Amino acid sequence: LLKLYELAGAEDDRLFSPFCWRIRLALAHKGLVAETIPWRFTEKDRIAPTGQGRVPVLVDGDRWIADSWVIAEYLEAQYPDRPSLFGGASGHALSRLYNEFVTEAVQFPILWMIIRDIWSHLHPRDQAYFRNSREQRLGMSLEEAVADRDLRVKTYRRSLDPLRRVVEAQRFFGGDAPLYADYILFGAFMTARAMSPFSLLEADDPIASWRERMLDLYQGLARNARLCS
Ligand SMILES: N[C@@H](CCC(=O)N[C@@H](CS)C(=O)NCC(=O)O)C(=O)O
Repeated sequence: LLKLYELAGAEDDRLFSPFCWRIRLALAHKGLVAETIPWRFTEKDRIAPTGQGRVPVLVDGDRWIADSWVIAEYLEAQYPDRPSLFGGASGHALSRLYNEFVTEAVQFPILWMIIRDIWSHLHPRDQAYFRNSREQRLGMSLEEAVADRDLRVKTYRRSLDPLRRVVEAQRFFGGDAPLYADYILFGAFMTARAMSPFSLLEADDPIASWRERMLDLYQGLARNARLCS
């Protein structure tokens, strides 16, 4: 049986890590079931066998695997007869660029706009750690980080034009069906969905239509997850 350590907020089923969502969807893509183990930022000891302090962590028998990209590659290698996450060797190579690019240039700005909302939905025992570590990283308070987000989101929406043109032309980044590339981008939107009431996209945005298609996948796996309230 596979186990997946996943970041949880105030409630055990408020799963909100963008990287963990990538793997939740990747497992469903492969038709695999993993037991979710809710994990909090301050529980580093529970994932100590990986020698690092971040989730997702996949446990397969006596193997502990950290890092979403490494886990995706592991699933692809272990289950070659199940639907491919990358669409072959060249897709695999190209997805690496997409993984790096989306994490830096697309996901990070989303997290930055909702970082104060994330804090408010964390488990109380994580709140001080999160505030301190993130304020240090951003060089400002969580409140300052989101102060001008209504302005920033307009520029942000325009910055998504390259992605927008792709999902205007095709249903998924993977083409007619989703691939790991789709899960990479979608993870960031799941963080927002679980933790923040802030509207990242306008309703008529083609990226919002793609997001709806993603929410429908695997019997509504993502749609049925706990929402921000
Ligand atoms: N490169 C890693 C990044 C994972 C990551 O940053 N996870 C965050 C949660 S979204 C985490 O566990 N952070 C722990 C911490 O900040 O202490 C991956 O792709 O899995």
